[in-house]
Amino acid sequence: MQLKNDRYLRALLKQPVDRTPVWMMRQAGRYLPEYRATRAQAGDFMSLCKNPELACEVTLQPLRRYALDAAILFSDILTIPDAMGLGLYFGEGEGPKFQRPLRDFIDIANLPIPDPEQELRYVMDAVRTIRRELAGSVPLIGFSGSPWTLATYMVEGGSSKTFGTIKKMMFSEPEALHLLLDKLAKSVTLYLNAQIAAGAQSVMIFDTWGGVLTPRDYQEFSLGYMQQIVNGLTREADGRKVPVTLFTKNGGLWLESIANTGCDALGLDWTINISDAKARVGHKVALQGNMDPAILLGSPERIRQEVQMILDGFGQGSGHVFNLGHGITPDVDPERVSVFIDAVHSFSRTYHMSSDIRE
Ligand code: 1CP
Repeated sequence: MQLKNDRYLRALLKQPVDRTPVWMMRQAGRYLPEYRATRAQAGDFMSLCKNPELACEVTLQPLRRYALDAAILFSDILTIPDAMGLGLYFGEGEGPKFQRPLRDFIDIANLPIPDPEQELRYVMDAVRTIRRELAGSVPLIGFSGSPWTLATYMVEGGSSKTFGTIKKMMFSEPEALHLLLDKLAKSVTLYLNAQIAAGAQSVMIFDTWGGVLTPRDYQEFSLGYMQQIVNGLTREADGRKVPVTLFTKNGGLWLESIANTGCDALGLDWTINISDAKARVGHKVALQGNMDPAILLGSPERIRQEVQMILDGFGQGSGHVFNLGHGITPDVDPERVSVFIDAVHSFSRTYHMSSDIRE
């Protein structure tokens, strides 16, 4: 089926667009009252993820409110560790936790590589359901966590501030960690390719915790495994390219090496000026980002000003997907999101005039 709005896919491939496409990390989430209602109906967060009809419903909720240029699969990066048997749960008002975190080499050696159409079938069913319901309106983004980021949760047993347990493993039993990361890279490759086969039209890898590593450890323990995934991904489906976006939070120092993996786009957090990022890697990849999500807590005027500055920073032409530098937070007023999306729509047209003429 022909896509009615393919700005997002075109911008990731630096093809001309009429305005800058926009979506938001965590666009389906707790800032929306309708999301909270559907989650309550499901019972808890994981039951919501495991119910394809309800996962589809929450995926579509932000698109009903805002003219977003892409939908993102509603799921979580921790579905893979859950499918490996670690027993994921979310306590009320708490972050993710594992009943059986990985302790040693034996635990890691025993880990299975999940078959995405078996243990993770609920995710593929959600992708198929969402594609059917989107009916070609906008593209669907599939995603996964990076091996390093998944490993932090699996070894720490949940969220962490200091990453002491996994760093201890990294410095005392590096071969155990490498075995884990290798199994995760294989699992993520199968998982993302299954999402693409089920209908995801682009994929994004979230490396939320790559930025806690030294430059050398980042190459060895995070980027190397994302490279392995990029090498193994399906890059074309239904006669169209399937763009790949890599996002390392706090990875601004390493943009050149991330761009060298052969991905199509880099996700940027807000700690870098997008103009600098473009000067460094804009000839190679598209850029996605990078407004501080906390700006959405500011006044409408301040939001518009920030949108203008980021558009100006990227400048003329395609290759920019507007987004936040990280997920939207639950305390944001949904009205402020309208201000943000409208500003991107109306201010961005002038940056694409020359490409209109070229076309
Ligand atoms: O109570 C709730 O409803 C749970 C909140 C929530 C939501 C809405 C969690 C728990 N996950 C999600 C959905 C989710 N997670 C999406 C959905 C698609 C979207 O609309 O964008 C995506 C892409 C993710 C990815 C994810 N989960 C990441 C990577 C991106 C990022 O935000 O850094 C990470 C690190 C997670 C783990 C996770 N899951 C949930 C929470 C609260 C966390 C973070 C915990 C931590 O800070 O360590």
